[in-house]
Amino acid sequence: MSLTLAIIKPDAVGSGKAGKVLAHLEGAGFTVRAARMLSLSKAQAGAFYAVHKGRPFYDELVEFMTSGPVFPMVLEADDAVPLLRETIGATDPAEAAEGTVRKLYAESKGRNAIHASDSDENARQEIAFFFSEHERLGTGRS
Ligand code: IDP
Ligand code: MG
Repeated sequence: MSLTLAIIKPDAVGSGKAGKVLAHLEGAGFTVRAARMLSLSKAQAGAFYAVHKGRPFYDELVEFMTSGPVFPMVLEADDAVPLLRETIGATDPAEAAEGTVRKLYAESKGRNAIHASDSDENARQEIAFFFSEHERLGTGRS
């Protein structure tokens, strides 16, 4: 079993689709190991997407990701990273396969409902961005 990070983005949370997206992910075989809802600051969104700094869509992406609450979660499955990428579909919903999260719920290439880590190393970093070790393990009672 391995872990990956998904973020239900502000478009899907704002249109009341978070539950449907979560049900879709569970139906695809993922177990939710941690989840929270929060609003990102510009600095946080910029840091999370630092790899895209300088791209033409970067400012729009930071603006979008700070436009409302996001719902990051840690998901577990066999080969979680590639399975989640397959489950969410292509970045642009116009190119996403039938039955994928983005085909079903994304509005556009920018407002595309969900984020997924693209490698095991990035998954580790992105999980640590949102969740402490005890939250991830579900042992956070004090
Ligand atoms: P991914 O989310 O499928 O991994 P990336 O290329 O890593 O796609 O881009 C990160 C995010 O930036 C996308 O999910 C989307 O929200 C946004 N984005 C990427 N390309 C474009 C674009 O051409 N126009 C507008 N937004 C874009
Ligand atoms: Mg990406």
